[in-house]
Amino acid sequence: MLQKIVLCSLACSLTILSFAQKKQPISQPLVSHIFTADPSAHVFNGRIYIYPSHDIEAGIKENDLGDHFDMQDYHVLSMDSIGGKVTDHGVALDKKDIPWAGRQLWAPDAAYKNGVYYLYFPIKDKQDIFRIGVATSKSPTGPFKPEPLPMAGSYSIDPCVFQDPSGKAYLYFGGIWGGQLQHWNGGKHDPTAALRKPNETAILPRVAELTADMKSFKSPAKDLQLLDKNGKPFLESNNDKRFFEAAWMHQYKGKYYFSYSTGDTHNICYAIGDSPLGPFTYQGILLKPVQGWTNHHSIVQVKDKWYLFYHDTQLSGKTHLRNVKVTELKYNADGSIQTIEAYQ
Ligand code: FUB
Repeated sequence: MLQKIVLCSLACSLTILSFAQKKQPISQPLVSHIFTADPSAHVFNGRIYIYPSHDIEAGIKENDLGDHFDMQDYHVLSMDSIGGKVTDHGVALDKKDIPWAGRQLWAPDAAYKNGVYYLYFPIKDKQDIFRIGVATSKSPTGPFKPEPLPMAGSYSIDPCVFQDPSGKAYLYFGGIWGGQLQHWNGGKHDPTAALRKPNETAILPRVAELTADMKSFKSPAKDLQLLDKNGKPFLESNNDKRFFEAAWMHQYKGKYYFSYSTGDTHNICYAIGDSPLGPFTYQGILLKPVQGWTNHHSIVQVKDKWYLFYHDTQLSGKTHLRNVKVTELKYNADGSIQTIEAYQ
C-alpha cells in the first residue's frame, strides 16, 4: 500500500513538473466564437481593424494543395486598443456575392483611400484558378461590394496592399503549392508547370503598382527580388529562407520591410530594401513556427508601439481551424527585428 502511495505521488509530481516545463503560448486567441486566420491588421481612424480568413470545418480531407481550407466568407474584427474588447462585425463579404467565384476564400487584406475601403481577396475562379478580387465599402467593416471580375492580370493568393508615403499603392501577392504561383512564369499560365527543383532558383513573390482607383494593376506584375546577404537569389533548397506565401510590407524608419512565410519550414522571415519594388535583402526570422502547419502574419504600428498579428491552432489543434492572436514586435537599434517565439 505504502509503495503504491509513494509511486502515485512520484507520478503526480512528475506530471506537475512536466506541465510546468511545457511551453505556454505568449498570447491568447483574440476571438473564440469563430475560427480566424491570416490576420491583416490596419489602423483606420484610430481604431484597429483585423481582416482575417474565416476558417470553417468543410469536411474536406487534408492535402498538400490546401483543399481543406474551403472558406466561404469574411468577417471583420475590430478593437479600440491592443488588449481591448474585440468586436466581430459579422459577414463583410460572402462568396455567393462574388459573380466569378469558384471556391476557397483565402487570406485577404484591406486599404483606405479617399473615403473608400478596399478589400482584396483571393479565391479560385470557376476554372479553379486562383485570382485576386477587390471589393469596396464606405465602412471599414463592410459590407463590401465586389467588382464583377477579378483584377486583370492577377493570379495566385495572399494579396497585401501597401500605400507608400509617396501616394503610390502596391499589391504584393503569391503563394506556392496550393497557391498556384508555380503555374505562372513570365506572366504566362501553365497549369502543368512543376515546383522548382532543389538546385533551381526559388520562385519569387510578385508586386504590381495599383492605379489611382486602387482597382487595377498599372502594369503587369513583376517578380520581387529577394536576395541573401551575399546578394544572391535563394535556391529552392534554401526552403527555410525562401518565399512561400503570406507577403506583408511595412515601413520602419524610412526602410521597406518585406516579410513572408517560408511555408513548408514554417518561419516568418523578413528582408529589407530601399524601395517598395525591391530588391530586398534577407535579414532573418521574425516569428518562429507556430502550432499548426501554416504561419501567416501582419505587422502594424499602434500609437508608439509595433505589433505582430499572427495565428496558431491553439483552440482546435487542427491545421485548418486557426485562431488569430497579437503580440508586441520589437526592433533593435540597428533596425533588425527581435525574433518572436510564440511559446515560452
Ligand atoms: O488561409 C489559407 C491559406 O493558408 C493562406 O492563404 C495562406 O497564407 C495560409 O495561411
